[in-house]
This record gives sequence, structure tokens and C-alpha cells, in this order.
Amino acid sequence: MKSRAAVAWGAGQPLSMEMVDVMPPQYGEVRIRMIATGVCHTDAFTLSGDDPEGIFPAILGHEGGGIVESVGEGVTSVQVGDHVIPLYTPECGECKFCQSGKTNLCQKIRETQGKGLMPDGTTRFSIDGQPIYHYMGTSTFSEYTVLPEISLAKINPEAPLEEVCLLGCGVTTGMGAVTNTADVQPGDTVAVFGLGGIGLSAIIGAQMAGAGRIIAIDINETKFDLARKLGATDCVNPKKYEKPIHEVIVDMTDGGVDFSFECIGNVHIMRSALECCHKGWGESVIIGVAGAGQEISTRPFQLVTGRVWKGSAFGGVKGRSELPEYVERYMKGEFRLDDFITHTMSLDKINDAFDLMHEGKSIRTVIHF
Ligand code: NAD
Ligand code: AHE
Ligand code: ZN
Ligand code: ZN
Repeated sequence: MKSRAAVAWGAGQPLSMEMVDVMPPQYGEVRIRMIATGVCHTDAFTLSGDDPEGIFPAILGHEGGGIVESVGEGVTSVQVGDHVIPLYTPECGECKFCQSGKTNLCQKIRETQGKGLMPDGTTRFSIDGQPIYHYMGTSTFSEYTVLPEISLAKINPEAPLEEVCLLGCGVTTGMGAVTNTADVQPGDTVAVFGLGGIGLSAIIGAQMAGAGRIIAIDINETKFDLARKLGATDCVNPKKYEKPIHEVIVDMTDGGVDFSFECIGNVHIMRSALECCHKGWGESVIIGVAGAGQEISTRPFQLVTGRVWKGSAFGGVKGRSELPEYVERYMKGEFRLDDFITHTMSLDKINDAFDLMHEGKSIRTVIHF
């Protein structure tokens, strides 16, 4: 079938609206009609050329919500009409990683997914016979996309896909990092570096966990109002201080925070986030994604003296078994998503969504199909 899609032809180029051929789903695959998709900083990261796994031409997008249009042979867990959230972290239930119970990082299809291909090593997208690659196994910037069955979370059909699409990445990542990767306890002091969709969701998670103090850090002060609304107790702009930001936070907190979260993707801030943690027990969680060739560093003494450095992907959430519950919690009103949706637009305007992100004017733009 034909599908409208925003194609990334090459690094650093704007996306281009195209009519793409989308093949029917093959064995174990599902074709879905996208209803809405968020635009995450990781899409911009890959488009910029900084992603070592970036492959072009590709259809980006990984924060979607859609409806099953057709299913391939052997598919048993979803049927036509089901409402689903695409998962860039699938859950097969069978691989060593799934079986371990210790991680959400299912590896069943990771190799082909990283090469922009379906598990059988081919792509379902083409234009005039030229293959177009998948992205993160999801490619949500297309009206129709094909995914492996294990990459779909079936959710409550009552949930508005135009909002819960944000649970496909940003909001789940931030909230999950606080409750799964870290274990924030009532009364803890938390620092969140970067107040985009991820950092603000980490603030929601910290507030829900009962953190006593939530320090929100960003160089763009327009983010502070929403951070406060979601539970931040202190908002700090590092540019307003002579001292390095980690020293500012240590001074504010009688020796450092219990937990910090890096939600930017800047290796220098990752170091600050670690070094603002309390000696003996403070834990820092890296969520931000850094470009090819970049590395983190610190004095090993920071770790010798009890600070812990961790990372988190998709908030440690197991997509098929746990994400539907996040949707239910949203439906019960435990947290809001509309605060995050600063802009909505149609797919043909998607380059504006990237501009708004780079200009620091949006939290999330949601594309409606
Ligand atoms: P965003 O662009 O919406 O937000 C980033 C924020 O960081 C902005 O508010 C910006 O002003 C702020 N910032 C930039 N430089 C700063 C600095 N030097 N000091 C303080 N603040 C600074 O991005 P997002 O969509 O929230 O994503 C954040 C990061 O998380 C990205 O690196 C993204 O790729 C990554 N990410 C990781 C996962 C995961 O599973 N690990 C999931 C989603 C996103
Ligand atoms: N491809 C990059 C890494 C990108 C990355 O870390 N992705 C996160 C999700 S970001 C969502 O917005 C992730 O889940 N990583 C785990 C994985 O298996 O990709 C690189 O550096 O090669
Ligand atoms: Zn994302
Ligand atoms: Zn698995």
C-alpha cells in the first residue's frame, strides 16, 4: 500500500514528505495505521548525524500510537483494530535478557533493528523500488508502518492515542528511570538536569515517589514554570553562577543529592550530575544520549567514595507487560500528559517540530496523521 511518510534522506537534511510503498506484514509482523506520534530529541540526534547507528534513507520516529491494520502469519497477541504503542525496546519473553528478569533490554531483534531492518533482514519500505530503512524498529513518521509483534504494547482502546503516544518514549523514560532504575524514596533529594520531555517526566516520577526536594536544572528558564507545576522545589540556571554547577548543587544540599538524572545528552553535564551526588550513597542515572565518539569521565575517587553511576533505557520499563499499566495509570488521572504537548501539527509540517525543539520552544510536538 501507499503511505504518506516523512523520509530522512541524509544526515542534516530536512525530512521530505514522500509517498512510500509499505509491504504487507510478514511472518510475526503487524502493520499499523499511525494516529499520532511525538517528536523526541533522539529523532533529532539521529537526523543530525551524531548517531553511530544512523542509517539513511530512513523513516524516523519512535513515540507513536496507532491501530492495527493487518497482521502477518503467526501473529497471535494482537488483532486488527487493536490500539497499540510501538516499542523500540521489544519484549520477547524468551531471550536471555527477558528471561533474566533483570532488564528491559530484550535482545531478540536488536541486531537487525540497529541496521534498520525487520528481523528477517529486509525492509518493508521502498520508493520506486529503492529500499527505505526502518528506525528503532518503529518508524512512526509514516501513516502506515510495520513492526514485529514483539514490538507492540496492546493498550486500552479508550485511551487517547494523541496523548498516550508520549508513553512510547519520553514520559515512560523519565518516570521509569526514577522508579525502576533509581529507587527514589520519600524525603530524598533529587536533581534533574535538562527540562525537556524526559527531565520533566523524571520530575513527575520524583514527585510521585515523595522526594522531599526536587532541583530542576536548565539553561533555558522558560522551562521553569512547568517544572515547578510538576513538583520542582528549586529551579537553577547554571549560567547564573560563577561556580561549576555540581558545586552549586552540593552547597544547596548539605553535601549533595541522593539521586541525579542527566536528561540532556551532554557528557560534561553527565560528570556534573555524578559529582553533585552525596558522598557515600548518591546515585546518578544517565538518560541522555551522547553522540558518536563522545565519552564520559570522572575521577575514580568519585566512585571509590560511594557515588554510583548508572544508565537507563526506556526507563527500565518492559514494554509489553508493563506499558499498558502506565496507560491505565494515566487514565485514572495519576499524571497528566497535556502539559507536555506544547504543539500539535500535521505530518507535512514535521520539520517545524524539529525547529521548535532546537529553538527550545517546545516540550513535545505531537504529529496528528
Ligand atoms: P529536549 O531537547 O526536549 O530537552 C533537553 C533540555 O536540556 C532542554 O530543555 C535544554 O534547554 C536543556 N539543556 C541543554 N543543554 C543544557 C545544559 N548545558 N545545561 C542544562 N540544561 C541544558 O530533549 P528530550 O526529548 O527531553 O531528551 C533529552 C535527552 O534524553 C536526549 O539526549 C535524548 O536523546 C535522550 N533520551 C534518552 C532516552 C533513553 O531511553 N535513555 C529516551 C528518550 C530520550
Ligand atoms: N544508537 C545510539 C544509542 C541510542 C540510544 O541510546 N537509544 C536509547 C533510546 S533513546 C529513545 O529516545 C536506547 O534505548 N538504547 C538502548 C538500545 O539498545 O539502543 C548509539 O549510541 O549507538
Ligand atoms: Zn525518544
Ligand atoms: Zn527478549
